[in-house]
Amino acid sequence: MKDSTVIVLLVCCLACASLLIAAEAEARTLILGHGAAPGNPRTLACDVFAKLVSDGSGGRISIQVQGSEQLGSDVEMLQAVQIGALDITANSQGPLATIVPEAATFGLPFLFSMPQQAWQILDGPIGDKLAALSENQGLKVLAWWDNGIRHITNNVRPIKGPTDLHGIKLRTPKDPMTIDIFKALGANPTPIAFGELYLALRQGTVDGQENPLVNIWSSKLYEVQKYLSLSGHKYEMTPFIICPKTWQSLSSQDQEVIQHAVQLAKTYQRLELVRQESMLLDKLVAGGIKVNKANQPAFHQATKPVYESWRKKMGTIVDDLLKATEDARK
Ligand code: TK8
Repeated sequence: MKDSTVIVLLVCCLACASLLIAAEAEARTLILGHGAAPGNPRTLACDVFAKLVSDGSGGRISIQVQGSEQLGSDVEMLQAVQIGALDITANSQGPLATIVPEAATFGLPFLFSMPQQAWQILDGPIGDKLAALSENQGLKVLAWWDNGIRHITNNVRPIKGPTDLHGIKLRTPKDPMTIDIFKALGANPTPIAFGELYLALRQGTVDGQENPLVNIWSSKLYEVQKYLSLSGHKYEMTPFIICPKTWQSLSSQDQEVIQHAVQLAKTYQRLELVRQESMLLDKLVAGGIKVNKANQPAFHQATKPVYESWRKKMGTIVDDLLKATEDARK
């Protein structure tokens, strides 16, 4: 064989090998952790996101979804993302607020009566500001999904007015706003991880809890609760967060695939939440829980001091949010 032929063959082999290495390097598996149960809009949308990313990357990027707090509580998953031990989490407003206190302001009592009012603000400058504050803490928010408007369930009595809450031991997420609201209402707020909630209710560690209908349904909380009182006391978003180190390790083309997928999945998740909520009251009643309407104006009045204390604590974001909410209602 001529020397030149050997060199050509060698170069070809090297080129093939480097192509193989490049192809191998580009194949990625990213882990996505969340805390919602099967059938929940968050769970369904995470699966939609994974499918869109797989399709959009020609099967090169695979998203491995782990739900039901299999990877730890919401707080633990956020901490894992911060230290680079988890790639992505579809998380919760309260746990985010333990790291980015401003996030709690979206849950000011009775700020939103419908999730749609919050979406407009989350997709605008205030949502962007919150994303920037989160990024400073090592959490890159790709989109704000939804968690819904929250209602109270318990095993002691129907909650009609604020005094009915007196002395009720109520599980809350580890969320400073929810804790403040229920302290103002005379309940005994007790933070417990969502994954431990069903058992805590069944064993009577706590009397009640508060969550949107979609979570009361998908996590079967109605099985271990007698009364559902429609208070609509606060809203929560679901922050969809990626680890900045994971994000930077992706090519701009792959970042685009993920951005596109997360935005489509957001629209799906929000609409699926609204769709489920519109049907769930009947199903919950059929599941055996007794439903009553709470006296919202009385609750609203009793939680006014929460606005004052958060205005003092947070400054301008509370007023910006109130103004944006008024504009959104116009
Ligand atoms: C599920 C939770 C849940 C939240 C809570 O992991 O903790 O009550 O409402 O959605 O994120």
